[in-house]
Amino acid sequence: MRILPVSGVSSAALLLAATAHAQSAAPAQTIAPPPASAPNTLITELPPPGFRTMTMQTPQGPVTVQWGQPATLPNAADYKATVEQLDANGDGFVTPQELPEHHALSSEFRLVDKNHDGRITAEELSHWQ
Ligand SMILES: [Ca+2]
Ligand SMILES: [Ca+2]
Repeated sequence: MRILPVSGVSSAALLLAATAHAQSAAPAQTIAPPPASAPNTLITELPPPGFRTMTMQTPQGPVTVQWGQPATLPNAADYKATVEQLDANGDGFVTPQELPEHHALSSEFRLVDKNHDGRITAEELSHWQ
């Protein structure tokens, strides 16, 4: 009895391996895709009041964006302030020095002061509210 050449064994082994691979690969193709109803967004719960959502279609699938801020701000009353209320020296303008500490207008003074003269007029304030 002769021993088979090594090359013959290798070919047989490769053939077996290829067959085994083909058999093991077949079931993988039968795995069912996720249900179409599965959520494909980052939203797991309804947004809080005051937030808005928008769903955009992207090549990777729909992407839902959520933005906004709570409807009730801790300093919401600051946004209803008038020049008359804030104008401590009665010159008709509001300056940063006249604003109470931590007033909402303090952090946004540069935005509200449209003409950057360091004073906020009633007209400028009306655009902010
Ligand atoms: Ca003033
Ligand atoms: Ca101004």
